Amino acid sequence: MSETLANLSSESRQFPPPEELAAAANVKAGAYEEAAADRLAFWATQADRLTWAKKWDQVLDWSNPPFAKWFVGGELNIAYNCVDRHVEAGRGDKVAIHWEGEPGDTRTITYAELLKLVSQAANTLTELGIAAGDRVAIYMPMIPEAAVAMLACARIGATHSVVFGGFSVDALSTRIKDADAKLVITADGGYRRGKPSALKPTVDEAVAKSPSIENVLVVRRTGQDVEWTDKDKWWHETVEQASPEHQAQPFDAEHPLFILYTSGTTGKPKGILHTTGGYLTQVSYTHNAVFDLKPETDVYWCTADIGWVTGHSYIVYGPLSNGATQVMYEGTPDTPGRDRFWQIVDKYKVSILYTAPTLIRTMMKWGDDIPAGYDLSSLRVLGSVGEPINPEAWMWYRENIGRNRTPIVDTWWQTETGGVMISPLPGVTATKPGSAMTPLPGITADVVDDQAESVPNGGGGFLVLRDPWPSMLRTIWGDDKRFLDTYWSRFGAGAGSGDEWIYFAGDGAKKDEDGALWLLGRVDDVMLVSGHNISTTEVESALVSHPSVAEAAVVGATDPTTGQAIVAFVIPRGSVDTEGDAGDQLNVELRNHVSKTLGPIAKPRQIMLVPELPKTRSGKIMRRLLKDVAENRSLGDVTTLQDSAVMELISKGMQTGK
Ligand code: 6R9
Repeated sequence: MSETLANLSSESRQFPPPEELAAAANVKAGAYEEAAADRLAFWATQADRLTWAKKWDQVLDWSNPPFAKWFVGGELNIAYNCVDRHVEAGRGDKVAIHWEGEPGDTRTITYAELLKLVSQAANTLTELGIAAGDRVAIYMPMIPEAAVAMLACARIGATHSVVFGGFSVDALSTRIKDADAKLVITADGGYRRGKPSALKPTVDEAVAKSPSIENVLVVRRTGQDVEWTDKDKWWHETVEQASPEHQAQPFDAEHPLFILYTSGTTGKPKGILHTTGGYLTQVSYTHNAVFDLKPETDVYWCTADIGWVTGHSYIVYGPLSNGATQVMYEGTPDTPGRDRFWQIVDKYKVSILYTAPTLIRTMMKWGDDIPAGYDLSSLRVLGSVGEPINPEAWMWYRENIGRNRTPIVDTWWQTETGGVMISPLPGVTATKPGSAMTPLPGITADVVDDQAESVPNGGGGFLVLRDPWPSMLRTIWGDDKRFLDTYWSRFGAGAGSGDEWIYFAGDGAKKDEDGALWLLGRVDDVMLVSGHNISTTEVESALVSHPSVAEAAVVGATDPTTGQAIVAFVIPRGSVDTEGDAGDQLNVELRNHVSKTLGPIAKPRQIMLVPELPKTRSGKIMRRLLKDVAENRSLGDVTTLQDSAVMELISKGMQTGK
């Protein structure tokens, strides 16, 4: 990685925080010094933001690395922290969730109402035989009951495993089996792209293959006809009839809270295990710090799905533990029109928006005039997560959505890290378009070479995390060995300085001249062209910086002369003519543009103009599938793809040379 092209590109624009926001910010520059002086004391202070039934005896037990124990001996209840304590403090009438259904129906749920629902659901789960430590699968659309189901599990100490609504029968049944779940909570369906999309038939098939499942709890959302088995129970006939009284019991700080599966690039999905006290401490702190949340006045909206870790940490546990008022939206951004997001921001006066680069680039493609038609003056902080955000997309977000006023926080983290790790602080950091900037207070991230030596400013290499952090994964469910192999053996204990344990994140990164961090994508995606390591992210950003390009995905395809050659898949902006000669001309222009921006070595061998790119449901580009196309192979596993028709479109274009 030392030879990356990374340092050929440069970004000199910089945006200091707005003065007014900086003056009133929740977290100021001193937090970095405080954490640097005593990291564990810093995290103990953050844990004190929560309500504990029993205080911990020790902040961190790292005597058996890499198996961490945080807040040893402490006890708390997560649902109590997310719901009851706000009601007890007299904030029961405060709105917790402004829910917006795709067809336009709405629900407003206060903290007092949330407490009732969560208590009822907790009572029902108990009646269905679910006890602390049991696993519950949740396969739901984006409706309030999804959050209620998660909180009800947490309340009784059951471990939830949320599976994306829309994953296949196979994906659902392997996850049920791996966790040995006893219950599935689901719905008849949800609304997507203007119509009901069924969930129950998938659950029926998966449950038929899953002997561990004893009951299925079904929310009625769409009213579609459903098959009914003797394991099925309607939510409205059980939960909504149950007693609203439920006393939350405290659980050990290391009690398992949830399992969430990440597919990674190959192999069987990994069940990432998170526990109670450290997880809630970090997601609660980071939600407050990174978004500068003012619970009394802000309206927060995270557009993620609950089936992605972002939904867990920054729709459910972070915001609710902080007593936030938030928007939750069921559907797609283009239903009924491409202005739906801006209409929602305007309607609820959203002040903090957290979304993904894929959506920002899609909005760019749809055109500036769409957001321009809305009053977005309520916005004061914008966030990004999921992929590196290209500088051009960052600038578009700042100019067209933030109207050049609001800070952008580009937050780097993973399912495994549980909460945000690298991000600007909106009242402190002078941001650079495309950089996640620096590790948060209390976090030690670094970029190292293959000998685990820290690279100097200006250098590139592997992103690592040096010290344990509260919301770190505790293991891979049922597979400690894979946990060790995947994250801790690359720079094994003893590499670098002494017996330090170094967490390998799997991402490439560089440090710029000021030490700010730039994420370069998964190291598995790095291309090797004529002996040079080239990051997919940088070639993609070079392409996106051309005014005709909305989105780009780049892969390295085997090449007889250069080892690998760069093949790019490009989505043109809405207004661009790509028919016939115009398309050919654009192609030549784009190849030259990359060559000029990054150097001739980065010039793509081939550029395909495509209408869409294959993405996971959390919006990440699946380069692996594009590589299959570029190398003329049959496609690998497509089960985590958001829209499987996309690959047909792309493969067809490849054969006809378009
Ligand atoms: C939260 C989440 C983790 C991977 C991660 C990295 C990529 C996420 C990013 C980012 C650059 C950011 N990633 N945020 N890359 N800048 N701000 O996405 O979790 O689904 O587990 O994915 O996503 O490659 O390693 P998860």
